[in-house]
Amino acid sequence: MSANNFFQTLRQSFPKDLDQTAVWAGNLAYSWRDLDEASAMLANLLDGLKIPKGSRIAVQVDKSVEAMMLYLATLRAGYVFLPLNTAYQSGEIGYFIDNAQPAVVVCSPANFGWVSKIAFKAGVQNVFTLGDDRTGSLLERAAHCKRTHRVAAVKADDLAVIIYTSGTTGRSKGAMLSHANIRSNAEVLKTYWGWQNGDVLIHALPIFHVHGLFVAIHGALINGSPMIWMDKFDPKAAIAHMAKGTVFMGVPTLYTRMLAEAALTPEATAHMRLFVSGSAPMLVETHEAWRERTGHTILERYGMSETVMLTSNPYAADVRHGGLSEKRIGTVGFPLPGVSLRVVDDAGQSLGTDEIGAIQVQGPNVFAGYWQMPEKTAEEFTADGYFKTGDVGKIDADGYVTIVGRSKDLIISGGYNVYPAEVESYLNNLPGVAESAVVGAPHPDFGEVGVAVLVARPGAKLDAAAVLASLKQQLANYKVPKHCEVVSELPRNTMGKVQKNLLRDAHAKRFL
Ligand code: MCA
Ligand code: AMP
Repeated sequence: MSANNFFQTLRQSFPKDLDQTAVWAGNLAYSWRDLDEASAMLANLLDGLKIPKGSRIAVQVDKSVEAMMLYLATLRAGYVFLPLNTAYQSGEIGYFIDNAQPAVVVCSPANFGWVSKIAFKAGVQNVFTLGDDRTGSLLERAAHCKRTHRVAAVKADDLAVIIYTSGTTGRSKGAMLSHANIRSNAEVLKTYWGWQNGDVLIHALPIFHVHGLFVAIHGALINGSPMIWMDKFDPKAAIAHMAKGTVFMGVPTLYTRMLAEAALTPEATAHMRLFVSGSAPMLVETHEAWRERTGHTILERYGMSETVMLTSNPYAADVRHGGLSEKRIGTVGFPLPGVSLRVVDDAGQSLGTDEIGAIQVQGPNVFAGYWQMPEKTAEEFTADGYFKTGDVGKIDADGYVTIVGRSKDLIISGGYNVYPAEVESYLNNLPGVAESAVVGAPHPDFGEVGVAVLVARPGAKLDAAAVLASLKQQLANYKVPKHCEVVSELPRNTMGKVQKNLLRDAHAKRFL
């Protein structure tokens, strides 16, 4: 049924007057009619390719309103959107394309040479380009398509999006999210965050991850609210947009960069209703500085690619928690309505108030599994159907959840996840490297960044700068450690395991 198609829900939320502005992007204004017609044209283009329903549409393009329209078109036509970080290099893209076997690949015109080579080699028949300035073969072809399109019928649990997320072992896994998963989250957040008439979202995040693609775009569209679109985050421009905006969503780095601007004042933010932060822990001092500078308390929430949003501080009184409405700094708030969250010990037993353990979750927002990895999927779920988040936390007497750490070896840098195991595997393949360890170090801008510690092969000489330069050729730039040093041996415990805690301690002050 087309009612199961999440695009249909978004479309029905558009305002009656389709000629009102839906998106302001620089000097351009896109109406709701533009969103409807452009997504119809792109959906017709995809349909015309005669690819099977459920085909993956892999997209690695710079942020643009047209890229959002392509996302909407993919949902509308019943295909599966596969967004890829623009920082990914050829090795990474090659893996995603081989793994997901997309029917269509869309890349930026500048990357067509190498991306199309990879795609054609993998058997992809349709490769289009889309620039951030409305150029490229995708729009040229879509221009010839009809402006109306019947929303595709889907089943509620049909796949809508695959989001690749790296892992502590092995290669990235594609988290499969259904129309029902993304719908449930968008509907819950609309109410929980009090979306209202007159809201205007300042869209500052990339749209190849859950935060910018789902939480932000769905939030605005399902409320029929317009967006102020920023192709790239710029702190001065973001603050200037607050004269017209009401809702801002960011990772902590965006907030620390805005805090460095003298223009950030109570007056500049007076029109704003809601500031949301997530994707990485926000320091208490950042929360406090923001409150002091603007008079607003940032609402922190917690989510994952596999689950979309899980918990949130309340925006208004939460009747499930005695009417508490306090945004409690240092916590990620309450499990969202419909989400069941528990903290368990190593034996899987639920823990009591303030006891620290592993966070497990269940709910209509939780993904169906990893693309073509049934065993990996089974490992990540408990026998009674809870997803193991890999985060460590506690729940206080009022029900607020606090994340205290992670059991997964993961660095979150400026809101992007960096898995040390992946970086180490590339380092270990470099000539002259015997072994390596990558750890996170606190960083004033990115929150955390990677530091690489290397041991050279006997007789080999390693140059740290050359190692990093070589890594940059192969890996997305945000994954490349910000510091590298060569040591004679890695610290190990009696079991032979590298003691990463000692390395973390040794580099704890490096960037502060
Ligand atoms: C850029 N660089 C970084 C990062 N970003 N290094 C480490 N971590 C980063 N995040 C490096 C580049 O490698 C480059 O180094 C230099 O900084 C400048 O790059 P540039 O692209 O100009 O950086 P920027 O435009 O200033 O980007 C910084 C940023 C961006 C705006 C903070 O990283 C960003 O938009 N982060 C948001 C990520 C996000 O949306 N996460 C949500 C994931 P060099 O010059 O040496 O190459 S969703 C999620 O986590 C869950 C589900 C959730 O809960 O939301
Ligand atoms: P991703 O794989 O990009 O979906 O990242 C999800 C991870 O980001 C979670 O498992 C958490 O470790 C982390 N995360 C997201 N939001 C928060 C938050 N508000 N505080 C702490 N960690 C967070």
